[in-house]
Amino acid sequence: MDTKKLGFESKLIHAGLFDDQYGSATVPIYQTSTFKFKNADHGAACFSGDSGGYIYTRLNNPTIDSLEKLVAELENGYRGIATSSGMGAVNTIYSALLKQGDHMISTGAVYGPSRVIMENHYSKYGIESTYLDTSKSENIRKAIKPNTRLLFIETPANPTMDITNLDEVVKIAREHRLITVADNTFCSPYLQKPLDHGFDIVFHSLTKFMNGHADIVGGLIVTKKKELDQLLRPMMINLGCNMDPHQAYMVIRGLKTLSLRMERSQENAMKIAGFLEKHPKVEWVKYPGLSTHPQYDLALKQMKGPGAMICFEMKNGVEAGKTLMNSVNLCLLAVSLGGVETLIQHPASMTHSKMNRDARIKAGITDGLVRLSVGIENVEDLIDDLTQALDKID
Ligand code: LCS
Repeated sequence: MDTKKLGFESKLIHAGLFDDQYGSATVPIYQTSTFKFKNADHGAACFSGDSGGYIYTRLNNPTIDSLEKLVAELENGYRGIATSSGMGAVNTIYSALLKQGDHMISTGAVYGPSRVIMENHYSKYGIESTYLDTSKSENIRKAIKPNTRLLFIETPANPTMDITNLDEVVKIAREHRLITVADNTFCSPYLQKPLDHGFDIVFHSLTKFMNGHADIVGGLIVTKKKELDQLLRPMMINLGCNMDPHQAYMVIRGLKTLSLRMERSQENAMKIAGFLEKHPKVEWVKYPGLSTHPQYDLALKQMKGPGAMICFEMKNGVEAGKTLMNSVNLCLLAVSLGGVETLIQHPASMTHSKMNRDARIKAGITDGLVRLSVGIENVEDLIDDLTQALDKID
């Protein structure tokens, strides 16, 4: 069935499926490392790519293919490349697209390890990088050098919730022939589709909203054009950061309810953001659904909804933040995000702890910043839990 013209919710259920020999309603798990060739000619045809046949799971596998086709349709891209984790996707992109002497510009508050690996590891191979506030598009224009090749953004950024203007940055990148990459983990294609704005590559940590149930780790890259897929796919294969078929099955299953989960989490997040904003122990709240978010209008324009991620600053900084986290009962004190359960964490001591403090503060990740990933629980229960935890703060 051609699912390309279907609505988003129907694609979630039907795209990427294929007819297996028994007519299974779900995608079968091809839990195999290798595939038998019919004969030597068939083997040769599989290797030349002419037969569309399968060879070895690190290269391709029907269950993984199914997920790659599904997410490519959701993102309106050419094809997907599934990876073992979100960081597998990041490293595939960096390794395939950057060479010695190249320069990359990126959002200052990207997910910590996306920055740490570039500054501590890729720098050893002569790759330069500049991290800045990409929510101000002019900063990018000023930082472009003759050797700049890649523009790597995350919007909303993890964890500052700063929003980068997709249309504006694509325009700047095109003027300078930069390859544009967007980390769409915080939104999922339900809320935002960077390729529709002209981005070349979008990727996800599937571990988060896409899978949604906090039970697998995975990543996926979608390119707009075939040429980039052909650069990235061999890198994923040769780095060996492929996905496992069972992992792919779990994500396909999780994706079926993406729109329902996003809607409910977002509805809860809106109520919680409003509650926190009025709370006397909270200094400020940054949530794209609140008119106090500095880029509220842009969020309304480029995102279908404000999402389920909130960050806020406690009035008494680190100590208040710690007390809050030690006092919650229903909210889980844990890293990661985008699951059906509400998670709370303190970036300065957790996700961004390996980042240099000055760089962290410059990137807007202050000592007392708390990040909340809102789940689909009963919102009154969540507000009650936060209320009793906030009451414990002096
Ligand atoms: N991109 C973003 C925006 C992320 O939040 C993460 C992980 C990654 C990429 C990497 O994905 P992974 O390899 O973990 O699948 N974010 C995490 C976080 O905020 N807490 O723990 C992991």
